[in-house]
Amino acid sequence: MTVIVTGGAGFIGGNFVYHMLEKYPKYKIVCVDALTYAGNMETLDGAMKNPQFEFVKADIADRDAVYALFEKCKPDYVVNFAAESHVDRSITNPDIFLRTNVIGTGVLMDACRKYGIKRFHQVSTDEVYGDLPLDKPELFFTEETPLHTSSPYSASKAGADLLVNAYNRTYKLPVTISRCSNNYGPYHFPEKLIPLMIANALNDKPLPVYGKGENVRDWLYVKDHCEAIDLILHNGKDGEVYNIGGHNERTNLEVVKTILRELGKPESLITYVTDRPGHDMRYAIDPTKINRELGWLPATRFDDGIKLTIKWYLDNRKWWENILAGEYQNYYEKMYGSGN
Ligand code: NAD
Ligand code: TDX
Repeated sequence: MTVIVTGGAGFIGGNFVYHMLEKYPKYKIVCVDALTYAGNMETLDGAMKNPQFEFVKADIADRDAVYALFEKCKPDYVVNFAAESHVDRSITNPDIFLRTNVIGTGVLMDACRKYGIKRFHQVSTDEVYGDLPLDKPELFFTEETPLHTSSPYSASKAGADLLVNAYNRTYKLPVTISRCSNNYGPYHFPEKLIPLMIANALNDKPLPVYGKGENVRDWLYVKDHCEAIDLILHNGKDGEVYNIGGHNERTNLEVVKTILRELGKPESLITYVTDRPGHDMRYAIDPTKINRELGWLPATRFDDGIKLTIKWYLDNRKWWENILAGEYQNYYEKMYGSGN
């Protein structure tokens, strides 16, 4: 079996590469990544030593490059992680989100049609469902919840999902889609809430909480997400959508306070900053379908996963300090000001 993993130099794609190499030692894993600011070859250091792994630097929206790759490696499966993934960046620069997330997905599926494929799996997000109110804790996103997006990021992901469904219905392309809640764990880029707060706390810098910190996210340890995608890829039904989440809802303030407590840092580091425009209030996944049909259940509780994650950031300081020392510094100053 040959599996193309797009976006494998990023957070979840990188974890998925390691998951697949370990679990399926006979599979050939080909990572395709454009190495944007979010892609990091250091994430793939371990994989590069494995003869079953190959890295190809390419943009998924570059049709010639994608067709040449399919021609050469004739994949059985394609798992599409490659995306612009940060909501705040989509608010300041939506264009690139449309190009990569929508056009890129279309180009990959055209290549699948041209060269033939067992399955194209689209890694989507719970953000395509919009948000839920804080005062109705009994409500959850199911696969039937209408798409109702808030940010250019989520709109681009919903656009891609609709295109995937259209290729299934029109061209009978064998596809599946997964919509997962917020991930956390090793190799998470430090612009996202959890790694940003860990890095700032370790450096005794202010922890910028948007608004009042009341927004709720449903956190899933990244290894559980990888396991779920693996199950869908091998056992999922063509044309189906699967929600992935583990009922680990926390307010942002709870998450930040947990990190400070674990690191023995004072809550006085918390700084309330201007809220994100269009900020979604609450995400909460109902994972009944994937549990019932594929037997998936998350293995890691948030209280354990956050300890593992903090330990990883303590043990791998070089990985994130290199990022903080590089070009990312310019983004941070524009976003939060040089005083923070
Ligand atoms: P990430 O930003 O860490 O990684 C994205 C990767 O894609 C990077 O390596 C980047 O270089 C690559 N990439 C970007 N544009 C590309 C292009 N045009 N061609 C080829 N490669 C390109 O993202 P992540 O957090 O790992 O998210 C991966 C996927 O999972 C995304 O599709 C995202 O929408 C989805 N998702 C993420 C979360 C989460 O909590 N992080 C939750 C649900 C779904
Ligand atoms: O500095 C911050 N302060 C803050 O309060 C940052 C970066 C975030 N936040 C808040 C905004 C959100 O309510 O924390 C919450 C989480 O923010 P992000 O880490 O940016 O994640 P989110 O916007 O929820 O989106 C994530 O989950 C769904 C991923 O980035 C998406 O790719 C995925 O689809």
